[in-house]
Amino acid sequence: MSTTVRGACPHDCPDRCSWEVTVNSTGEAVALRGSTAHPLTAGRLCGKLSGYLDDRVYHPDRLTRALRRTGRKGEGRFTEIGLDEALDEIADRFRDITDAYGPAAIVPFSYEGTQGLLQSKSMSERFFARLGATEVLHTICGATAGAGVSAVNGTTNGVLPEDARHAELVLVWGANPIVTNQHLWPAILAARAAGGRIVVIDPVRTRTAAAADWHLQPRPGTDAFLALAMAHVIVRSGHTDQAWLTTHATGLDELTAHLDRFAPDRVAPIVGIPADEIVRLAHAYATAKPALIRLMIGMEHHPGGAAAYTAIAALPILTGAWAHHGGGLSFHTAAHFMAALNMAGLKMPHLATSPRRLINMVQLGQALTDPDQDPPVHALLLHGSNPAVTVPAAGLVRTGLAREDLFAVVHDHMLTDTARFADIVLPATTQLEHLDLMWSWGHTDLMLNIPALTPPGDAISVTDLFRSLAARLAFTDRCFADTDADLVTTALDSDHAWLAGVSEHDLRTNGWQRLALPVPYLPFADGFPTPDGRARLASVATVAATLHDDLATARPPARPLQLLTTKGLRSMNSTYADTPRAARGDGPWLDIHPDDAAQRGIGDSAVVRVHNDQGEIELLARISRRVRPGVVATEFGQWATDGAGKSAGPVNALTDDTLTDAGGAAFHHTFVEVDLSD
Ligand SMILES: Nc1nc2c(c(=O)[nH]1)N[C@H]1C(S)=C(S)[C@@H](COP(=O)(O)OP(=O)(O)OC[C@H]3O[C@@H](n4cnc5c(=O)[nH]c(N)nc54)[C@H](O)[C@@H]3O)O[C@H]1N2
Ligand SMILES: Nc1nc2c(c(=O)[nH]1)N[C@H]1C(S)=C(S)[C@@H](COP(=O)(O)OP(=O)(O)OC[C@H]3O[C@@H](n4cnc5c(=O)[nH]c(N)nc54)[C@H](O)[C@@H]3O)O[C@H]1N2
Ligand code: SF4
Ligand SMILES: [Mo]
Repeated sequence: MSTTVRGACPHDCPDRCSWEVTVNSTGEAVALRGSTAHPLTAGRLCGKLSGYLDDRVYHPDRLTRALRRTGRKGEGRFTEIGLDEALDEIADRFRDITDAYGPAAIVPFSYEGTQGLLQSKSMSERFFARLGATEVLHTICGATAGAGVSAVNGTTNGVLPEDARHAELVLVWGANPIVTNQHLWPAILAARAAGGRIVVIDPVRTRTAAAADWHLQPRPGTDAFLALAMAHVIVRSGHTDQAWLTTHATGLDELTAHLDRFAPDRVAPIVGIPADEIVRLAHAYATAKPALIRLMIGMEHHPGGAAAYTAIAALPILTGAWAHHGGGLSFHTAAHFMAALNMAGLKMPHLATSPRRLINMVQLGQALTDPDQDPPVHALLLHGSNPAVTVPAAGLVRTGLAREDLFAVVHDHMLTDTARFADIVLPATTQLEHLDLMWSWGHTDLMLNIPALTPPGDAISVTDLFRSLAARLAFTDRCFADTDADLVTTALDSDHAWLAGVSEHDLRTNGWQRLALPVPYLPFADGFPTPDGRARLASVATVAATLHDDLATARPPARPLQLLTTKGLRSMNSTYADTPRAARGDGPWLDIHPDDAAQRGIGDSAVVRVHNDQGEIELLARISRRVRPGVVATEFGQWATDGAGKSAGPVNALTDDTLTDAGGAAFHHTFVEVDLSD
């Protein structure tokens, strides 16, 4: 007899699909399907996950035993060892390093390979707090955009993404939902079916841009200028909602004083969009009721990333779009969960008895190679992340990981580029083999992931890994004895109004439960979460005051092409990017404008060398007007060591670790030259 077990996709994807696993009588998963009962999932997993059983759970290369390095770092030669032996060795090395240099010499590096609260935000956090290890700031995704939006609104919360269906105009600004947020697209199409318009602002003609009613293609990194030019038109044409503004915002006069500089004809050459098109956009936006701006993350990866989101956040304040159901800004929904759940109970930051050293994850390469680090980093424990591919300045990251005196442990499903540099590799459980409680950044349903399978071999969950290490280091605190079920109970132990009626019992029965938000949800009906309850246009005035008119000065003349690295259709960041593509004639592609290709004698499908002072990679040229002249684009995620052992990337060999104005990664501030490969 087969059984059906409810769960949820663990990936760093806003859709957070609900799924059902069919397990046969011999304990083997034979099917994985999107839940039909979950409104957003609507019975369909995306193409990346439809093969999850073959691509991860039963993949022949999946790690099921602990490994100890036998070759040089990065070479990928290992021998199998017992799990206990591996854990003993890690505990011994951590004890020795702590005795010699203090616990700050040990650095945990993790990200959201799994977004489960248990696997990514519970025992591991408790362990490293109790140890007093260095803390790594999770700045690589969303922090910059979040800082920009919050500077005006006091929060990242906003219109629920599914409420896009109520909008008369959906302005998808610097986001590519057909690829990155697939289950939202039907709600955007529903807006169009009801007579609404879809507008996309993106320097690349993405699948989403091609499917829109109107695509504006600005120069990268100029969105703050564009938004301020729209604000200029909105204020000058009397499209502001004065009554709403007086009650709900401050700083209008300060902002207005700066808007003269942002007349469309002055801004047009900077943004690369004709002035009359900017004026039309501002009118279309201001007169649509309701008008929704849909934001995501990719646009934050510029030095002025936060400033752009701040400037954009001004627009629905000026027009009073927030007053209408479906009007305003729609960004990620994470803050709803982080406010409602008992996160402090899960992570227990108070276990740290003194302040911890902080390292910005974007500058991992520097942290590993800087001789002045005090104390130097002597041990790294990595899980849920593949920084040798995904972090900027990948060359420096690899130099650091290659240090013979660095003790590195990687916990993952596959022998990733990062894992190849480890001294000890530990096999991780997949989402089918561990319990987890899942939040979402693209909807407001909490989900329970129930284990369906027995872990293969010695595969160990993140929670068990850190329980085992805590026991070996004699951490006697009772919190390390909490079971996974206890952790779920702790997370839900909150009297926040949004958790009213959410119960473990119902989560087990249904697989998911919506947070108790009002219906319809107008996020700021009772005011903005700022000290005076009003949105802050003064933050936008500050951005306007500091913008330089001449962006050209920021561009090194020797490197004329700006490289944008966007999310891949078939990969989830670097996950699933290990399958060889070049061999199939299937990229990875570099989109290059016909003018730029002609200047360099590059033909379609030619192998090109993309290079700058940081490094170089080879890609296949795709001559296309998908990009503006001066801009080239490729999908990021490709491993250096793909399944065929061939070197194709990673594209972060070309990026540097410049920080954004809110301490994030400025991946798109990358300038390259492109030549035909010999
Ligand atoms: N298939 C798939 N889905 C994913 C992911 C994946 O790897 N693959 N990753 C997930 C993750 S972690 C995230 S953060 C999200 C990201 O989701 P998105 O933010 O939608 O994706 P990105 O491709 O990072 O960036 C979106 C767009 O921003 C544009 N952009 C870059 N610079 C600028 C600019 O200066 N101005 C404007 N207007 N646009 C600009 C890019 O051309 C790109 O098309 O996707 C998630 N979903
Ligand atoms: N150039 C460029 N670089 C970028 C971006 C870009 O747009 N351009 N986007 C950035 C963004 S937005 C993000 S979010 C980051 C993402 O960067 P990362 O967080 O490094 O993302 P992944 O590459 O998917 O790595 C996740 C790893 O977690 C592992 N994993 C999955 N489940 C589990 C589990 O249960 N346990 C353990 N131990 N491991 C697990 C996976 O196998 C995978 O190796 O990349 C950033 N890098
Ligand atoms: S990656 Fe995203 S769209 Fe695909 S199954 Fe997972 S949650 Fe759904
Ligand atoms: Mo991300």
